[in-house]
Amino acid sequence: MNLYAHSPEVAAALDAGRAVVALESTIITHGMPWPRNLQTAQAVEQAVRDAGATPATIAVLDGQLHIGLTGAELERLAQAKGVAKLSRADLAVCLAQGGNGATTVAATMIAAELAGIQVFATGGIGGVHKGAEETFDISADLQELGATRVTVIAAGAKAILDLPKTLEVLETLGVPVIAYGQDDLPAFWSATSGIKAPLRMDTPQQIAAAHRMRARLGLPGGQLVANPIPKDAEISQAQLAPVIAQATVDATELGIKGKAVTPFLLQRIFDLTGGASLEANIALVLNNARLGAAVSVALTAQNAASDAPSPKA
Ligand code: PSU
Ligand code: MN
Repeated sequence: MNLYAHSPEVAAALDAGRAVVALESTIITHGMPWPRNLQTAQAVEQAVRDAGATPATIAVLDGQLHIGLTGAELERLAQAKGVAKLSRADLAVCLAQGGNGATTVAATMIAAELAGIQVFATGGIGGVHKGAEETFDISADLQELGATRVTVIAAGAKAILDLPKTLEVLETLGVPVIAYGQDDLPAFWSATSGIKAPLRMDTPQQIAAAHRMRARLGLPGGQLVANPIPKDAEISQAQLAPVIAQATVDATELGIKGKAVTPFLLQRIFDLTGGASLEANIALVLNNARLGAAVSVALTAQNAASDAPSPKA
């Protein structure tokens, strides 16, 4: 068996040198309830296509790493029970044992780099959890951003995380954190956090050029682009703060640990906001898919221009 399998759509795009955008699958299996998870995954793929790129949703099915899923595979994954949540630590184990697994940001980055895909769009990355000084709960996504050469488009770090600590760790790991079109770091469900982002860019071309320059410098690791949720879809920080505080207390009281923390908090916040958090989550993922496609298209154009023989003087 080959290490990974392309869907026909992704195989055709990569063969033709067209723009491709990787998409994760943990958001489908652990991040959103059925059937909105499937509808969102389909809409996100379509948003990438509409913006001129090819979507490659990444997951492990029966021990096979898939780079791009067919419609039927996407449906199967969205309804499957007991799918593992895979990060760097367990991707190989799941493959070796023939299991089913959804890829987090970290595992999706590993698979994307392997398959030659340089741009990846998602909702939010994992980061340093509140209270990490006690729990040591820091997502493997951060280390992956420091190690694997993929540009990740997210809506900033989730407000369930400790944003200042998350920024400090990313700085230590040498990860450029780029706010898109504004100075402020977006905070997932809210467009602003009150924290200034380390870097700012305003066009997909700038993001693509910076990605290429990192490669020319021989730097491992990716870029994190923090794309603010559209204003008409955001939930204000003031409205979310008590909800997040409540969800965090609940997680501690119930002794939720490890991989279960992020899915638990997302579900609890969904309940406490009467489902409003899910609508915002869907809006921001779609927005990130569109920007991811634009960055991938720009990157493909820049790569082609630099490969072309220089015009004779
Ligand atoms: N953001 C969401 N929904 C999600 C996740 C992030 O809105 O489901 C997932 C991503 O796959 C991310 C993971 O990589 O949560 C982080 O999990 P942890 O904090 O356990 O590292
Ligand atoms: Mn964790």
